[in-house]
Amino acid sequence: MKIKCLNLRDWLLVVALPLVIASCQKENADPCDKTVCLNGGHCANGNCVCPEGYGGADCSQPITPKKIKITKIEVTRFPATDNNGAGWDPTSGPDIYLKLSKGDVQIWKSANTYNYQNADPSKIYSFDITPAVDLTDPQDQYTITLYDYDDFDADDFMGGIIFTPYTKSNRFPSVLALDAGGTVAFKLYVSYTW
Ligand SMILES: [Ca+2]
Ligand SMILES: [Ca+2]
Repeated sequence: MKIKCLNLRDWLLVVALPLVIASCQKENADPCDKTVCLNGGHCANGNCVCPEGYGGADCSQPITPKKIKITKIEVTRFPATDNNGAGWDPTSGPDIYLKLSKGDVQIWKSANTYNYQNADPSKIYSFDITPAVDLTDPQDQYTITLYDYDDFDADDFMGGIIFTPYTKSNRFPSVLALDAGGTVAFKLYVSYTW
């Protein structure tokens, strides 16, 4: 009977080869296996590639936009009468227009006179903004106000809302619904630039 000793070459084949294979498999493992990317981000080579507006290793951090562009405003609610219960005009409905301001500074006005004559409080009125208006300090307060244009005396203030276009928690909606439960409410159609 002949007994063959295991020489070094054989030993390498039997013992070391599986180790080499195992370590190769480890190197080929997907580096994204344990990477979680939030808010629609995706993983590439182990790192998150985040969508616009989000950052951080896992895309969990919202990025404050540089500006918010408004392309359209809808007036979704306004009062049928003034605070005294009187109609906005002696014998007809209000002739409405909008103003957007920041502090005391007006940044946009929808018309020199009015956009809609004798507006009906049961309807929604849409104001296209061309060119679009940029809110360049999205974390500051802005004011939107609705007026009734009058030919022969000062225009009637019909209502307004003070709002902050962006907060860290509001997640970049494309429509900002401004409704404080008061007599006026608006919807702002917006896009974001970071
Ligand atoms: Ca009036
Ligand atoms: Ca009128």
